[in-house]
Amino acid sequence: MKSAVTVCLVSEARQGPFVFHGASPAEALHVGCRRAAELGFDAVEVFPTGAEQLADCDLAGRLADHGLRLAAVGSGAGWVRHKLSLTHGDARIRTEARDFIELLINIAADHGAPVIIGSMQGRHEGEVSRADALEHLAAALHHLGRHAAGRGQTLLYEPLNRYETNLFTQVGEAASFLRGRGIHHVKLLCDLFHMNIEEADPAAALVACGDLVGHVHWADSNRRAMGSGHTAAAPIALALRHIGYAGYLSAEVFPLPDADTAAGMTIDSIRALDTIAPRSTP
Ligand code: LER
Ligand code: MN
Repeated sequence: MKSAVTVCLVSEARQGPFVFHGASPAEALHVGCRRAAELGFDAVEVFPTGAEQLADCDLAGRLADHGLRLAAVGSGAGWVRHKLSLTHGDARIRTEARDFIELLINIAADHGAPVIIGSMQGRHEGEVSRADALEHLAAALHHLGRHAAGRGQTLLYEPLNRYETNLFTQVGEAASFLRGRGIHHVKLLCDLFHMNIEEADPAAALVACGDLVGHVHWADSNRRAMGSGHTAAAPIALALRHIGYAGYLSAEVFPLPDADTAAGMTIDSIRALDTIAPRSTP
């Protein structure tokens, strides 16, 4: 499994669960990439304002300077900044939301990375019934999954906890939805913070998702770096090995007590997995 740490380029998300922030997007990217490399991470996960910023921030240069990969790109600014949702009652807003993500997919794919659909999935409310919202979600995932595949990528869909969505809060339900609707080229982002709230047994839930696990947000129960809360990392690591997961463990956590400490604890927790469970353990 590979390690990644989050870098936030969105000023409105200054208080969000991302390890590296900055006084400016350029500074966040510069400092985040430098510290990620110094600490030994394989990659960074970037949360940009949109495709334009991602295209114009010399991401390729920063990654090359530090020998890093791009693990994934978050699309949450589409919601935080523009209030775009893939399940909105207004078809024009749903189309804008799709377009926003399509453009992000194009740039992320140039760097070999998938895009995450998290908060842009929205929720069912008001005039939009659950059935309607799930139709809209399925249509968007079909469309964006095909678009990602055309660029040699998969798309990542992230179930969130009940305070952030009412669509899918458990990874197993989301896996059944993808399988049942025949949605291809879309994998699940399993965020251990959300799973700590929603799953009876996070390790078993990961095993049930099997090869649909496409990315992992490596966060403790309190959304701080792994080792800060009460999540047991060993059963999670064993479950991921059992399903042959070879993707990223990416720290989407608060920069507490500070960014460097959170990043350092994260990389230590990932390295410690080798001693907890040998790589050959089924
Ligand atoms: C939001 O809580 C989250 O986990 C993000 O990864 C979604 O954009
Ligand atoms: Mn997450």
